[in-house]
Amino acid sequence: MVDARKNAPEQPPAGGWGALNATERQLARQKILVKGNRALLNMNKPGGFDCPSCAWPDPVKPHKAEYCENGAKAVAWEATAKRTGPIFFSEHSVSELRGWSDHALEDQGRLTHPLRYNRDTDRYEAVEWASALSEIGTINRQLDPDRIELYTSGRTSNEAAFLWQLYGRLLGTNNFPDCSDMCHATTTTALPESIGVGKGTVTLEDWEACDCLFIIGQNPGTNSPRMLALLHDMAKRGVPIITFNPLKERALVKFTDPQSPIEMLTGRGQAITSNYYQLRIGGDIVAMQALCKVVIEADDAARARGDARIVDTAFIEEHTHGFAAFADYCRSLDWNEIERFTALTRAQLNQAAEIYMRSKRVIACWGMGITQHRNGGDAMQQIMNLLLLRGNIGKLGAGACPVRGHSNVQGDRTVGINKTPTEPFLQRLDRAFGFTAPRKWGHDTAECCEAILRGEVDAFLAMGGNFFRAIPDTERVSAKVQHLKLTVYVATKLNRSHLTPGEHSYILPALGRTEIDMQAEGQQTVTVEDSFAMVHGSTGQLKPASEHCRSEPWIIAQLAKRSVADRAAIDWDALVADYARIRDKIEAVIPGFDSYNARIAQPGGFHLPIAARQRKWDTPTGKANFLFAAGMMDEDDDVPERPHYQLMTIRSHDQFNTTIYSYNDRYRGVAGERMVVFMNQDDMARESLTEGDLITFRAVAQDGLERRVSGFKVVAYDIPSGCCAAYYPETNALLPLSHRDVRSNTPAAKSVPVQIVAQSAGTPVESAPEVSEQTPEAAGLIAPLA
Ligand SMILES: Nc1nc2c(c(=O)[nH]1)N[C@H]1C(S)=C(S)[C@@H](COP(=O)(O)OP(=O)(O)OC[C@H]3O[C@@H](n4cnc5c(=O)[nH]c(N)nc54)[C@H](O)[C@@H]3O)O[C@H]1N2
Ligand SMILES: Nc1nc2c(c(=O)[nH]1)N[C@H]1C(S)=C(S)[C@@H](COP(=O)(O)OP(=O)(O)OC[C@H]3O[C@@H](n4cnc5c(=O)[nH]c(N)nc54)[C@H](O)[C@@H]3O)O[C@H]1N2
Ligand SMILES: [Mo]
Repeated sequence: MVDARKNAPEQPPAGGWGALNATERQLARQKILVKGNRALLNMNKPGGFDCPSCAWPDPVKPHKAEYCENGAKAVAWEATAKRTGPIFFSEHSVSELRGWSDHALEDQGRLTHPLRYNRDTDRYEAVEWASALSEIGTINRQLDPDRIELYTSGRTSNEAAFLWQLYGRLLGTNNFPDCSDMCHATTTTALPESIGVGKGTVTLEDWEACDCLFIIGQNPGTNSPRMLALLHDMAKRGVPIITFNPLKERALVKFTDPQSPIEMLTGRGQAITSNYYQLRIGGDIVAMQALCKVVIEADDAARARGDARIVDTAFIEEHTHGFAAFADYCRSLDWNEIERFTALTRAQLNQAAEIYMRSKRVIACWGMGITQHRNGGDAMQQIMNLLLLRGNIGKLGAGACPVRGHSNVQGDRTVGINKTPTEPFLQRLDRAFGFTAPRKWGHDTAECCEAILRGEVDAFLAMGGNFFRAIPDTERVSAKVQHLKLTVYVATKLNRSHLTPGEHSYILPALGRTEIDMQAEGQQTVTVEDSFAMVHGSTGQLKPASEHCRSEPWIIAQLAKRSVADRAAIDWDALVADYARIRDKIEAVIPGFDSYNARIAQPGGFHLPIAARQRKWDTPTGKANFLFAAGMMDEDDDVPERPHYQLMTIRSHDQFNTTIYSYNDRYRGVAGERMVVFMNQDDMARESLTEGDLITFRAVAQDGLERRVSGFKVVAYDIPSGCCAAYYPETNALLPLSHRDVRSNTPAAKSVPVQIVAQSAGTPVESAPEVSEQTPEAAGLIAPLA
């Protein structure tokens, strides 16, 4: 048994002064202490701006300082006083910049001018907005729309995303690769099969009423730190918090609430997880089925004795389908097999199930530890089975809680960023704008990459993000981008994707979420949807980074005017003059947005309808479905034997996706470097490795291609044998594009089968011919940041 509350290692808790110090350090490093602190007080408040970091919801009555350390870093990073202007680009060629680290590229500061790539000089040069927009518009018009890809990253507002999909469909394509395709697309596809919606069913109200919480494959201390305030309160109330995670994530063990004077003074902190289960990577399917097995067998026994039932029979009868077959399957599972596949003991799984059975209102959360697997959807559906057994859905205090990543990744999908739009949606779009949208399904992220590899893409247009760094098989795909006719990157900061220019390439500087967005009819507000399907406004407060930065809606409207003006009678200028007009159109096209403009004015915004919350099941059976794939015990249908390890690629505490704030990972005890591999001690011994040794990862892929990345320093870590962990995106060249969730194509970034090869001491860092990482940090050459 691992009762972390009693046996927590004597490490300082997460949060606390460490977090406050880190906040101030980031503000100081970006040279914006006063401005930054003022900006932070406006964050996540009615009338202020939505934090550009994660998708955690805002309380209706916010704390005085409703922000976290990592939200502060995101704001500091955007509000920085540093600038990357035309002089910088005249001094550095694109080839040279390719040798810079991800951190160094973004750390140059905010992009200030529209830029056009000059192949002759290999440099980006300043260009007038009007010229850039006309050139891009003209090229787009001439291309086969099937060969144009429009990428969206999840910071994009509802207003911008809605115009973006409209622009793409006016061009004639549904090719909308989205960051969500690397993230929660698994949830969007697998959850509807179970309960008829692809979003979470809970709100903050439920969190307050819940009496047992599961956190599965998610690291909120780093990735949604405001969730910790709730966890902290729950733990204090004695609500059991059950965590399934191969790694002992520090903030899930113990957390000091910076808003609590006593904890701050004593430095003691609050134990968070009551029961911590360090299962094997990809062991979740079986672990969840094992819990269900215990519940079902306890119910069998209760029924035999004539006692009160353990499963919610009324709920199961009225609301679900497939219970009997699922129950039989669970009964048939063998405990030896369960233990072998989960690396957990029967006693541990019994204990978790006992707590579940004692609880009346249970919420289950999950993150990338569930979605980024080959059978991620199956794991999620087993979590749903567990909830369904006791009617833990559609009642106060209970339900499903996928925790989304980017601050508006959920909203972007809601307003139409979707490669497979439904016919009713397309009909409403046609009617609202007077044209006929294409019906042919488009590409998601993986399909876009495959099309690029096949030479079937002419234009790649990115609304934010860092696509060519975030995808799997980064090097293979990036190498093909130079053959594209057009690449357009709308961005706030320079990143590695921009260094893969097509024949014609542009970087267009965007306003950030924190900045004042002034249009013809006044200052604009945008809207976003959080993980709880709450839609609310966000109004920038800071002076724009440069007079040449433009809002995303403005940029899209200008491109549309220059390439699709004749395809529908749309007054693009009017839409952009007052975004309320864009919201009126969203209201006309997307269900659930009635009185959109009026309702975003109310504090906290409004909730979009989630049918499953009302126990209405929009599935083919009309019920919630118990789903399982008999016989499928694991990721690769077998326990990977040595020398194969399952590699999870994860985030450090000091990064936001491909944005690297610093080289530290405070909670995991790493300072000044990112090229590390966290390994189990027994595995190290087996491979004759000691701490500090350098290794090469070799990916064992089915497509026959060998992928290697080198220069990772071994760190002994508390992780199950056979599993290892390293940071994303340094490992992305290793991920085979074909290794992905079977339903949604989400890259299986949490279970990459790899071999670990020692690099002999003294030899130069190995670099593989085809897919080696050429960055200095990859070669282990970069100096740690002070
Ligand atoms: N500060 C900060 N905030 C962020 C981000 C960021 O990079 N930095 N990124 C944003 C985005 S886009 C997203 S999607 C979210 C991501 O937030 P998370 O979902 O928390 O993402 P990860 O850090 O990738 O790690 C997920 C966790 O899954 C665990 N895990 C790995 N494999 C398994 C497994 O097989 N089973 C189980 N049970 N657990 C496993 C890992 O140990 C890790 O704790 O955060 C968002 N917020
Ligand atoms: N191996 C591995 N790969 C992964 C993951 C993993 O866990 N492991 N996680 C995946 C996940 S969950 C995700 S969501 C993706 C993330 O993929 P992306 O969303 O594409 O990547 P980000 O790193 O978030 O993008 C950062 C860039 O966004 C731009 N930017 C920031 N703010 C704004 C803005 O307001 N407007 C505009 N126009 N641009 C802006 C900046 O130029 C910055 O350089 O990565 C995926 N890749
Ligand atoms: Mo994400």
